[in-house]
Amino acid sequence: MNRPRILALTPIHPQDIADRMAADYDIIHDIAQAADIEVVLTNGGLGLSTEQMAALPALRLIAVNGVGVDAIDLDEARRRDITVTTTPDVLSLAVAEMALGLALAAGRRIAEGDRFIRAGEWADGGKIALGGSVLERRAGILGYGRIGRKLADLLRGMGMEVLYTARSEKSDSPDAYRPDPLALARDCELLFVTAAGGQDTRGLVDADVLAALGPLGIVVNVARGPVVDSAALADALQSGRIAGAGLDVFDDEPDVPDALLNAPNCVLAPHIASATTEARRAMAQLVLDNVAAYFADRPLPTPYNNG
Ligand code: 8YV
Repeated sequence: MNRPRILALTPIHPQDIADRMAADYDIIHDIAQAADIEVVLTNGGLGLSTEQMAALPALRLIAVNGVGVDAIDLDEARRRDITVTTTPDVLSLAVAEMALGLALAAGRRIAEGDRFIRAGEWADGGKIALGGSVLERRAGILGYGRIGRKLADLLRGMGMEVLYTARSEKSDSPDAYRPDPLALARDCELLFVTAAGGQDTRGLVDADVLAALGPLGIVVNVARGPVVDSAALADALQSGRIAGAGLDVFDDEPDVPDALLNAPNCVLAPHIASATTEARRAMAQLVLDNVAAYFADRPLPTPYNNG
């Protein structure tokens, strides 16, 4: 019997789920061989461009292993009535945990301390500057979706005061709302960026927002690089206008600009916020469930609302 064909632009982990997929589907990787393909598997970073969609005239489903859809031409998908699925909820804790880790690493100089020891500076009698308490600061969350709200729950659970900004105030939220990033930054010292990427959020954290955050300020970005103006961020770190940053995402991954590499107290991570074995297993399972539902003509578990 002919197995349904899938174009996979990204590998799936863990191996047992990848094996199950390979048993159920004929998986190809070359878009040039995919004119008859109805299902594409991609991830948040890769997405699917207009040009790629044009090379896939039979496309019906874009199954994203992740939650970001900023690298997908959603207008074109809507126009051609192509469904997009993502993997919401199952990665929220992993990403929120990473955001907290980056805040602690920057605020308490953990990454710097590691480098200090390895460079032999501790043994040589050197000193490292004092960090600042993280849990005693007010936290601001920019982007109050599933990940932002999961992070807010964690921070509140640790006794922190949490504020947020989003497109609109949420009537069911225990946290205080601020109408825009500037108003948020004025009232907090820890700014967590969890907003969706794309044109609407590009450059939301700019020089003014960073200045409003103040000299105790720490910016953590686990969303998409362009939400934060990286030149303004490097400048604010260099001049001491803010105290630190923790970044998991960048404008042009895997390239990281020298300005950030050389900025003081800037903790860097290679886009690994969802990269736990637990989250990646649950994400892969959800991708598989969406693809299986598509081929069985059942309702899809997690369609992205592309309205
Ligand atoms: C993943 C992400 O790194 O969910 C997203 O949008 O950026 C990350 O969770 C990516 O999708 C790889 O699977």
